[in-house]
Amino acid sequence: MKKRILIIGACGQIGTELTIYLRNKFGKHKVIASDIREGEKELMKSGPFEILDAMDYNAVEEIVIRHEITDVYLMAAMLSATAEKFPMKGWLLNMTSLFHVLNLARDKKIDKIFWPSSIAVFGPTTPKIDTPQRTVMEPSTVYGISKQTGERWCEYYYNRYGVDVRSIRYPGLISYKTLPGGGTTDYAVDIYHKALKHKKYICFLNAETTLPMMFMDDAIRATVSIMEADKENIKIRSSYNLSGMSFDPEEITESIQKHIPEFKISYEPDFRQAIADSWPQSIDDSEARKDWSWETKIALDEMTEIMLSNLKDKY
Ligand code: AKB
Repeated sequence: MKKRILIIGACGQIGTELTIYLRNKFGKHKVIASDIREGEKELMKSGPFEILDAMDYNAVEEIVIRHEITDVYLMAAMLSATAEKFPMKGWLLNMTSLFHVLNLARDKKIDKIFWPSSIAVFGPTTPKIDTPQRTVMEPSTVYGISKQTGERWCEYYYNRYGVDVRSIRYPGLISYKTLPGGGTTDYAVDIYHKALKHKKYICFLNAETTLPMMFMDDAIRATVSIMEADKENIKIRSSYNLSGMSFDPEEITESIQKHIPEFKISYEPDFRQAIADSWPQSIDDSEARKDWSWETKIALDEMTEIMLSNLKDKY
């Protein structure tokens, strides 16, 4: 079967690395990158790019048909912290873009969808340690509500129309290529930049805030493995729990201090503290391990080495 991939939101933190990975795997002309604006140079010169507003159904459909797209990765979204500032905008972007691709698949214009969910689907009443796949879910953020609702719609479209939609509940993602934008877990990327540049960092979460996190290479591997897995192995059509590592700001600081001993952290928690406090500390991803052989590879200290060695020439 001839596979042709469209990535919507290709210039974001995940989209940039996903696009490059998929182009290396399937060939650059098989992967169309799209976003509302142009992105990093490395991405722009790596293959075909279209300006696309994920909220515009006609524009998405036109690109799908013109490029004979089979698989869509919908990476455009407003993350947790920004969505708290613009609740209606966050809700509309996150839901409208999802309905557009679900409807294209229902109408047989595309074959397969990847849609990212998040640990934000969980809320203050969810068990915090080794959060199970199926548990209490009462998200208290706009972003979390949109992701949990999205999960319900994904499962509904699979059950009712047979739409082949696959999804992962991403933890906080850490990468050196593209900065995240508007998330609560963003501190875990920023801290590396500030450690190299200023040898100090003011953290917007308190020292004890343990959150589930993952290095981007693992996240990209998980994303492509769930999309390439045999259809029969995807037993969960809402979204799979996925676990990488868990740490708090003190622990990431200690990991950085192994390379930059003079590095210091201080704490000025802001509105994002309440968001982080509502999320789990660690995730049970046994269903993903069982169904599509997921395995995490990169732990905190290895990630710190990769981050610092790749960022050091920038500062
Ligand atoms: C955020 O912090 O909003 C995201 C997420 C955990 O989905 N990184």
